[in-house]
Amino acid sequence: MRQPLVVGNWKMNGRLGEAEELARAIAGAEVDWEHVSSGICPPFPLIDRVASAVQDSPVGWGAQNLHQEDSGAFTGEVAGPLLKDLGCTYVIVGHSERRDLFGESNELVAEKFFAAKRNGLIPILCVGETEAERDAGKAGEVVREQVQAVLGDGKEDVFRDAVIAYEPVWAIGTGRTATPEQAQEMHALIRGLIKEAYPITGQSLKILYGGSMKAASAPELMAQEDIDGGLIGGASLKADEFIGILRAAV
Ligand code: 3PY
Repeated sequence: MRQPLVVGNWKMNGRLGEAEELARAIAGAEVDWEHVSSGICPPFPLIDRVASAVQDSPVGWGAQNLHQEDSGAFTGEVAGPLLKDLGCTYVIVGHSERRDLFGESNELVAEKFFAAKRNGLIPILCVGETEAERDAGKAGEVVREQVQAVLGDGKEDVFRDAVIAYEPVWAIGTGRTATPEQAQEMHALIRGLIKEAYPITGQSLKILYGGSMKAASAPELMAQEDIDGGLIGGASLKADEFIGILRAAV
């Protein structure tokens, strides 16, 4: 049995006061916390605030990105050891906005994935195809390559203590959501890839759906066999929406 996980990706949103208020509302919500795990990934400067707001609750916290090196002359970047010091559990790597707007390649995303693991953080590896790739019938191929870039030669069980989020790019920030069937097909493909190399890890791996998931669309998506929760963008900025998704996950 895989316990569902619902993670909020606040992206570049939130100010000091409202961040604490939102985090407190989520942490104090009436949710069946024994059966769902959760985390909040705010912008870097808000991590400490969110941590203080949720620290006595079941809600964890994390970051949206990290640098692949552990320290050095990389102005403006943040490294894994500092995220660990801040008590982060999770770090998102390879979000499509990072791949697309900041030119992160499959290779760089893999380096970030391993930087997270090296520092005892749980990487949430985002994968997903663009609309053009889907229309060209290449969704499976693209996602397979993104997963393969991390899996490498398969000699190491790298997805143990990791999470994958399937986020179709055409559903991010567009209000469009993949149908439960479309999402399930891709989740099953991803799980199959990991299972081929590591059957036990493949079976226990949490694969989240991301891409405009809302409280209203969550129940049907979460009911799919291989969907184990969500990586939530816009809806994670509204307490009632995020709490609705947490409830739908159980
Ligand atoms: C979305 O829900 O749009 C996301 O990008 C989540 O990461």
